[in-house]
Amino acid sequence: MGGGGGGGGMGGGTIDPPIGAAFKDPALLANTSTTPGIFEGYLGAGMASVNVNGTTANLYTYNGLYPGPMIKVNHGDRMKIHFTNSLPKTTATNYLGFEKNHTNIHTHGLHVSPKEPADAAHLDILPGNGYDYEYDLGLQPGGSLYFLHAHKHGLVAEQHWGGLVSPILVNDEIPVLQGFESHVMILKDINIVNGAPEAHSSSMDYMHGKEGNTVTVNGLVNPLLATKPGQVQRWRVLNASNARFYKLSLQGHQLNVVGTDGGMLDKPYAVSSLILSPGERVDLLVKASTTKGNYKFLSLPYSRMGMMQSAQITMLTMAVQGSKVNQSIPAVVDPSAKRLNLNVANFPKRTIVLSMSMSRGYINGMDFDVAPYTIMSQVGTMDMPSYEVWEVVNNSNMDHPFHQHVNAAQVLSITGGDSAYTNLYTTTPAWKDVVIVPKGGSIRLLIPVLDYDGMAMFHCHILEHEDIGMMGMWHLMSPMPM
Ligand SMILES: [Cu+2]
Repeated sequence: MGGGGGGGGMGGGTIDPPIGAAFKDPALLANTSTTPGIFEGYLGAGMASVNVNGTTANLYTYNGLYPGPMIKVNHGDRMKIHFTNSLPKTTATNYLGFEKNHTNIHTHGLHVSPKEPADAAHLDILPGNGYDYEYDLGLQPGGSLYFLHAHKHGLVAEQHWGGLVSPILVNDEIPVLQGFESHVMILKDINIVNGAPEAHSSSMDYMHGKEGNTVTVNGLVNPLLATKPGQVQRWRVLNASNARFYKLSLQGHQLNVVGTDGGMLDKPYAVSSLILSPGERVDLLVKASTTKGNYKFLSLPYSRMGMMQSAQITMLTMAVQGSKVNQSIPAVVDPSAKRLNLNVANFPKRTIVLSMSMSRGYINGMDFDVAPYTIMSQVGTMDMPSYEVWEVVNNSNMDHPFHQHVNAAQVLSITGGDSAYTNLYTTTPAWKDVVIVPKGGSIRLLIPVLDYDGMAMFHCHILEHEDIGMMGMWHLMSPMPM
């Protein structure tokens, strides 16, 4: 196939590295449990020497791996993670003044309790200490790709940038998808300087969000993924970057979207490109051309900030080779997936305004480090959700990927931004826990508040923005006893 072509627009350019090593799926975290229905694993945060595209760097890792190992669980499992913080003890502080190397883990996208021993985001695990996390996945509705990452406020951006991210795959039981060769792709950028992740060292790093020019898929630069002519493969893709948006596109092919952040769709939706902002996931079917050759899996230029266009990036090369097979994209995926069709007029309505100024981020004018903006919601149940409508307004000149913990949402509307993105998420039964709020635009989310009470959060998933205050508290309250 032809070259990458020009980036187009301001900034632009291309990152088009030579074809690298053979594609590899993420390593699996060993399940030490022999009891059906229980996953048990050991996860340690620590510095480790990792080879990234020929450069050795001392990265933040889980179990020495970059990205971290994949946790593979089944619907309804209990997931036990014995976590240890083996990062170096230090009294050094980072650019924002937080003592370094405190950490914790957040299971992004899982419908689990925000209280200990599950997804308690307030936990502060010091170097040398550990914590036994335990999550009940019994109420987790969708099978899909989730992830866990460091979520200690003030330190999130540097630890995530440096590598503290691991995928979580909740097996689905969709029969029509079981026959396809299936892969997980963790998209992650980084800059390595003097054998270490480039430091967050300026307010610009925090205002813009850090982007790296070494763009990897499962830690590899432009890996080669083989497929047969006519073969259908399933690709589950996670944007594990701090701030980089990917506008996914595969040369000469359509991407058939069969699942989103929080589960599967009713049927495949074919798109020629799709934006994936930090924290978002997408489940794709790709039917290889019958014409043999190499096809680039690209990130197309996109302007997430002012008029600046990102580079066009070759992320992976799909090699169509060997003997022809004839697989087809199924017509139906999950017939039970439905778009909520409710009269939302009488549901509680929240308005959340995102803004930035003077090196800080705000929600409704409030900085998390000064006084967090707090939403109080009454919880419902899976059978009788307590519905709310959240309108999130972006009063800044850059896109903010808005993430809420614990409960996924369906998107009612998006104003501004990319039309293919809006069409996909406002017309299909997609469940979302990260939605782009376009610069100068807004979104409306319909959120069924289910089951779990406790203190959760919502924030921008440009992780630098979370660290400089663009986060609020979500107080999930049990109904008053009658
Ligand atoms: Cu943001």
